[in-house]
Amino acid sequence: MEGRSIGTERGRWVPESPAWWQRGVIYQIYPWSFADASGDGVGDLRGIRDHVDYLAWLGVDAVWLSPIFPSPGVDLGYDVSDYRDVDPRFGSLRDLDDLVAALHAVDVRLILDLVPNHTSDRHPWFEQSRRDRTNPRHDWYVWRDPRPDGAAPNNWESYFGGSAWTFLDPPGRWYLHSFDPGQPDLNWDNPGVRDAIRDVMRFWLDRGVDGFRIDVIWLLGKDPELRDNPPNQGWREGLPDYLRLRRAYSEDGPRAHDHAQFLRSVVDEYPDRVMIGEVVLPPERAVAYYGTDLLEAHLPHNFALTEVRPGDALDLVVADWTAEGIRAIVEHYEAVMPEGAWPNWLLGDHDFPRVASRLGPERARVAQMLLLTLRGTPTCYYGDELGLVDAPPGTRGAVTDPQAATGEERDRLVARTPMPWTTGPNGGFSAVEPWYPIASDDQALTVERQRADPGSLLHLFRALIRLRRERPALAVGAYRSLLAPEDVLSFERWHPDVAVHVHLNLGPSPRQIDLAGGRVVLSTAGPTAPAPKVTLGGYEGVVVDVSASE
Ligand code: TEU
Repeated sequence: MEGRSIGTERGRWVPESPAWWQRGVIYQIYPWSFADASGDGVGDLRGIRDHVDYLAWLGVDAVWLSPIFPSPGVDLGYDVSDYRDVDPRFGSLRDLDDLVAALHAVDVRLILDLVPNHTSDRHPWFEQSRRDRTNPRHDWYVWRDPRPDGAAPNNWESYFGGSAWTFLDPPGRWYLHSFDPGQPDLNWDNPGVRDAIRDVMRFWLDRGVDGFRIDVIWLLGKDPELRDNPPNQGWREGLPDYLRLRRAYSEDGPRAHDHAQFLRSVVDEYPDRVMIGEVVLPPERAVAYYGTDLLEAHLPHNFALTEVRPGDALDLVVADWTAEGIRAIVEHYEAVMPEGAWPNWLLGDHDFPRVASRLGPERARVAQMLLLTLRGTPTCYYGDELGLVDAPPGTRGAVTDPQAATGEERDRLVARTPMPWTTGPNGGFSAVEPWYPIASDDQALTVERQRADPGSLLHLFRALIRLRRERPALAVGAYRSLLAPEDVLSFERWHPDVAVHVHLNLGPSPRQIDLAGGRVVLSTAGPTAPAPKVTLGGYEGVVVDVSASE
């Protein structure tokens, strides 16, 4: 049964000298919630630095840090009022430099989150822009005159609900904001904007950061004529209002690719840096952001394993967590990727419900084994290595999510809760009450408990990372699906020297698998799982060393 390819061919390209961002594992830190060293209830850079030993112990290769720039905090940092400094709630530039040095000392890279589509309305650029239409900065944002009846220039809607336009007088015009009114969209057709963002990138790259995750990169390309978005055929009562229109003209236009190439050209001025693009689109559209000749994002984020409502779709596309469903997702993604492009996977980020809440605790382990054995760079959201869950709906803290303000979309803060380090007060996150409650009082979810328990998810996660480091087949090898019994996802990761088989039982019942003469080297069932073994328990996954000769 084993050994016959039913999907993608094994002949796929294996990089000969892979870059760190191809071999490595990326770990996303939401700075508000990782660790509070200053004692104000909000996480900060010194807090992260205090836990660099944890990141090194875990074995991750890079940290992607959500925005830490000065910000009024309307969208918790995705509304930047100064691109060249650190928000006092997180520390200072000096703390950032110290963090870079501390991470580099243990061979961990730092990727910053760059938000080039919009600034805060408190950014000096916008404050100048809004003064009057003759101001040299006026055209740095997207302004339009009212229609004859005084109405907004077109029917575009904000991701956070309501019109994407707000009227201001002066200058007596409407400005565009794809998100909150406190986040005006920059005008990327103005060369001054491009140059200013280029200089911001150089500022951070000169300080030694290892790359950027570019926020909403697909939104940089708007229709130059700002045409009305067409109605979404098939919208029906019960669906949120913001789905009445297809986002055909407000995003993902050809200019997004020009701008992505431009951003990449700046990253490429420096050796060995990475550009990640946030592209919340279905895979066949997201992979366009690798770019012609691969000159855009090194890693356009792949949301196929999460639940996504792509720009103009009506229904949530929810990853189908059956063996057949996941196999189809993986093969589809492998098939639509351009030649020579490097894949990437994530199970969620700060905008999505946590994977352990979505799938339930019994499937949390096999989900991490999938993430860390697929072909491509995995990005892990902080806390998922513990199986951290969402805070119960309705949980409120000191700040609120603008996305949840209209009541039509979910509250994203439930997945941004403080990291539970210890069983002590406030989870060891802070000496004082945190800005947002800790998700769960289950002490089994703390780092302290899981570090002490060799059978924990945390230890499994770490063992998977170590295995990737030891086996090039897992880190950079080719992928092909293998025939497998019902409910089981089986695939091979192939490398000229060795091969590895991965068998993931995504169902609740025990299943027989064929080890093809190989040896089980890791099981989600824990370090004591007998090897060799041929029966997988419900939701159990194993990694098997096999000979690559066949
Ligand atoms: O997210 C953009 C984005 O697509 C989100 O609106 C996402 O679709 C939605 O939250 C899913 O529920 C980025 C950032 O990741 C997000 O945190 C920011 O709010 C947003 O851009 C604006 O900068």
